[in-house]
Order: sequence, then C-alpha cells, then structure tokens
Amino acid sequence: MKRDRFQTLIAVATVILMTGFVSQCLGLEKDKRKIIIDQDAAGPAGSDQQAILLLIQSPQTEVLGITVVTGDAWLTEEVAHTLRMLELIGRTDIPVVPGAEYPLVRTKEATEQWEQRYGSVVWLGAWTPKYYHPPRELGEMPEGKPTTKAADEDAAHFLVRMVRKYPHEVTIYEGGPMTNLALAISLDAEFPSLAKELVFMGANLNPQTDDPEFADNPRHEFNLWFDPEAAHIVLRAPWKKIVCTTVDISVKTRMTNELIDRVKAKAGSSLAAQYVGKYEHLHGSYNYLWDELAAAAWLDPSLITKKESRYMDVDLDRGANYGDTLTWSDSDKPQRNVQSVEVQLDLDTERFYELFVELLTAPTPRPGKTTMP
Ligand SMILES: [Ca+2]
Repeated sequence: MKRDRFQTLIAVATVILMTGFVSQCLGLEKDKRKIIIDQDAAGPAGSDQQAILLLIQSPQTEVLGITVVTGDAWLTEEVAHTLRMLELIGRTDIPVVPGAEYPLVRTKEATEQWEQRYGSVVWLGAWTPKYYHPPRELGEMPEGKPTTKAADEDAAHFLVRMVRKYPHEVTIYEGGPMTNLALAISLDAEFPSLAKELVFMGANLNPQTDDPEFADNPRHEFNLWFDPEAAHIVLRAPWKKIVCTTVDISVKTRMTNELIDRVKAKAGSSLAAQYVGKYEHLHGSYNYLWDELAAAAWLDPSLITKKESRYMDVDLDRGANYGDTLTWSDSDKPQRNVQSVEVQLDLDTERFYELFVELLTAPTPRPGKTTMP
C-alpha cells in the first residue's frame, strides 16, 4: 500500500511538473503579459504597424486589443491598415477598436493659424499637406482592403472595461497621441490606477541631432504636440508606473535598407517578415524606429542602458511652445500633482536590432483559447 501511495504521489508530481513545463513551452495565456496597444496606426508597415507586430510576435504577450487614434494618419484608414495587417499575419482574433477621430481641443484650422505666426511644423500627421485627404477616405492601400470589421465598441470604453476585467494586470502601450487614454480617464477616473503601467513613445528633452524637425525645437514631439490637452490629462493621472521612450533615444535608432534586408533574409515562412519586407519603405535613407523601440524595451528592459526619472507635463499656453514637453527633477518640480516618469536615454542598439529581426522573423504565435475579451 505504501509503495502504491508513493507511486501515486510521484505520478501526480510528474503531471504537475509536466503541466508547468508544457505551459511554459506553449506560453499559455494565463502566464502571458496582458497589453493593450493604443496606436495611431498608419500603414502599411512603418513604425506604427511594426511596433504592433513586435508586441504580437512576442511569445510573452497577450494582446487584448488594438485601440486606434488619429495621429500619423486618420482614424478610418488606420483602422483599415491594422485590420488588413492582422488578416495578413492570421491574427484576426485580436480586436481592433476605433477611438478618437480628432484631438480634444486642437484643430487643423487653429494649427494653420498658429503656423502663420510661429513657423511651420515639419510633421502634422494626418494634416500634413503633402499627404492630406478627407478624414473618412482610405488613401492608398497597396496591401489590399480588409474584409474583417472593427469592434462595435469605442476605444475609451474598451480600455476601461479591460482594466476592470483584469485589474492591475494590463499594460497600456501608447504609440500615438493620448486622446483615447484621456477619454478613458474622463469616463472612469480609476482607469490609470487599475492599469498595471503606462508605456509610451513621446516627449522630447534634449536630442542630439541636426534633424530639422528637432534641431531648433528640442522640446517638440508629435504625439504629445498633436493632442496637448489629452497628454496633460494622462501625464497628471495616478498611474502606478510610467515609462517613456523619448525622441532623444529614438534618434539613436535607424531603420535602414540593411535592416530590412536582414528581416527579408530570415523571412522564411514568417508572414510578419513578409509583410514588413514587402511594404516597409524608407523616407530618405532611413527611418527612426520610434514605436518599435518603446515596444522592444518593454519586452526586454535590458536593452535600455541609461534612464532617469523626471516629472513630466505638456505646455498648454497657446504661444510658441504650445504642446511642447515640460520636465522637472525632484528639486524643482511644481507643487501641483505631477507624476514621475522613467525616461529612457540610451540603448544597446545592436541588441535592439537583433531582437527586432528575431521577433519579426519568428512564427506568429497562435491565438489562445481565452484571448477574446
Ligand atoms: Ca505611433
């Protein structure tokens, strides 16, 4: 009898160990890091879509949904590009949730008047004259139009619903203007404290670059600038943790033809790599890997070799610096409630490129059984 019991115990222990092992190997959903990707998802390919891809391609993640906001392009076309990208990689199980079509306060007309007074802005996103079209038109879609549909829910309600469903478990990744997050906070003041953390690409401190977008405007950064009031609401909110990928560190990265070739060379049967290889086009001789770095540094924080804490907000005065980044240290911060932000300043560039290629050329993880929220 004793021997039987011992054998039973061994058998049970083996099953438990094997279950854990299999769970780890398969990256079962319960062990994964939950994330919602909020993005101004211009496409095809480019920094916005490639950041989404890195987060989907990682075996660490459970992407609860992609919430979309006007920024680099209009909401409607961004939703279409994202749906189509998910079709092409076989992940139509991930909800695409439309959010804000316009910033909270800033308008195209007022911005044009501002430019007459203070000078032109290099990148105006959906409002950039060279690429401008009306908001509900799709623009060019060389990858084809999607047949799948966006979610019926709006981004702000989805964001609130998810952090209430999984309190303190959901990372909010922000790769665009913060309009959707500000609307979620307006709906539910507990949204930030119920999230696990906020990770965002934005802000500009003191970039070492001769890029004309920043050389004379070192505190200008598009995501915060496009919807300054939203950024102000979000940066003043009580998140448990905020991590920021700044322009300062983004300009140390380069998407070059050589890097695209590395993705193509290892593409094999990877649908994500094939998509990037086919549709990524450089603007000039390189692009910065803005949003990809914010995604990769969340997946592997050891890529970041230098970081500092700052308090951060956005200038809301309607003068020359409207929308610019404001920061302070402990010794000079204002009395009013400002939040501490972990600001990334330097990185291991080669390891970042290696992770970029590795993730994009990997097989796309299949959807889990319980991923549909
Ligand atoms: Ca973006």
